[in-house]
Amino acid sequence: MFIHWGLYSNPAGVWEGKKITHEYSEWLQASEWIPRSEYRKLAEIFNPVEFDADKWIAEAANAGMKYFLITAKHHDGFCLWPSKFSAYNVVDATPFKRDILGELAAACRKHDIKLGFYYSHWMDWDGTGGDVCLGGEGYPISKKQNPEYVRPTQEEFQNYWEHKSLAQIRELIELYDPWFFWFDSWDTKIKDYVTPAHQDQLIELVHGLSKKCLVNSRINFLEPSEKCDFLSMMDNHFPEAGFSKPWETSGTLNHSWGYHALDYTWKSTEQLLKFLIGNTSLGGNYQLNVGPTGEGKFQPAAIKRLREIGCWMSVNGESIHGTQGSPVEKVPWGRITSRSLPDGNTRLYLHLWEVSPGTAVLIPGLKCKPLAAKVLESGQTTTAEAGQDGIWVSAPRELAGLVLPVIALDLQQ
Ligand code: FHN
Repeated sequence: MFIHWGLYSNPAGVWEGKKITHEYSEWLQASEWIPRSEYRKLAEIFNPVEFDADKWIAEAANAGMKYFLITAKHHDGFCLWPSKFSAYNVVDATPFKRDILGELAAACRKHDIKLGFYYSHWMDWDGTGGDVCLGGEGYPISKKQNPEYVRPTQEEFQNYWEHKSLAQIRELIELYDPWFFWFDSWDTKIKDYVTPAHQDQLIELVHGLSKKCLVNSRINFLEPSEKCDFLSMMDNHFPEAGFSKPWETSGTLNHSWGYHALDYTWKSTEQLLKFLIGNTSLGGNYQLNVGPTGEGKFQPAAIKRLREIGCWMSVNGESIHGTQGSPVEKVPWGRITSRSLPDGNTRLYLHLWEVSPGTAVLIPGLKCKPLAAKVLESGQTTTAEAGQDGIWVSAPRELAGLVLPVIALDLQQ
């Protein structure tokens, strides 16, 4: 689970009575060129009395998720923990005064979920020397201008880098012992400030302080360092092939990452599951975003989807967790995931997306001997036969009542 949550979650994509120009609600400040002193007033009304860390993490665990990532600091510079390096934080600047990250860290430990932090390392709109946003392709902001927002000099950026970015990342590791950092870049302007030396310095800092903490590639999406631990695709990007390094796609339930009161473009649960299965079949992960409200609640449409995913996972999770990608090229009828069994044999999970019940599917090119096949959800056994072109597996007529059914097929190796 990915969470975008902050001061922007109260206005929720609406400013001065109008839908903001940028499609992402968390872009409010830049989208509308809001004077810093005015944007900062949102801290005075940030009081999410409904926030319950345990409920959020239980929802993630119930959906079958294994890790949890939250915007410790997004581009606006506001921090969800009591930072020594910025008083613009939830404890010092809001009426809520609770250490949100601390509460989430405890809930993650309780539910055995791995915690990670999104940290806007390069961009910071609060005037502390991080880069500002002047819009760009795919990131439309209003035509208004505001002379307050000027790109920092190299010296200003360097000061920000050392005394805010690096200092806060060190602080987050020391306070909460995270499993990973998710740094963000998507615009070529990153190269004006984050050099290969900056990248390496940051990765070495993280790896030096924590043996377990991983770093993603969007630290500089243009030229990620070899020392990054995993690749992050661009937003909602689902590749056609896998990679040699571990990788994941972060995606949204609707369109905006932060809660947006006027974003009605919800993806169906079936579509979300297909993204999950598709990435898994290529050896990748899927990190699904929720934008909680300013009160601290998940929207009903988000909960509905998470619980439906959880239901599907409760009977088919074996085909996802701890599996590897497909041993064969993409098949026209669905997707395949796989696992090595303790006895040396292999289990394939056939995700039947475009299959008429009562017909059969071909796994092309496989020469090994089929041992057994059964439907994961119902336990119904089915037949599998080796033919000239590969292995044919029957899709029982009873699959008609199942959503995105999976057949587990054991093969002799
Ligand atoms: O600008 C951000 C955006 O607000 C959001 O955090 C996404 C998540 O991947 N990353 C950037 C855009 O790609």
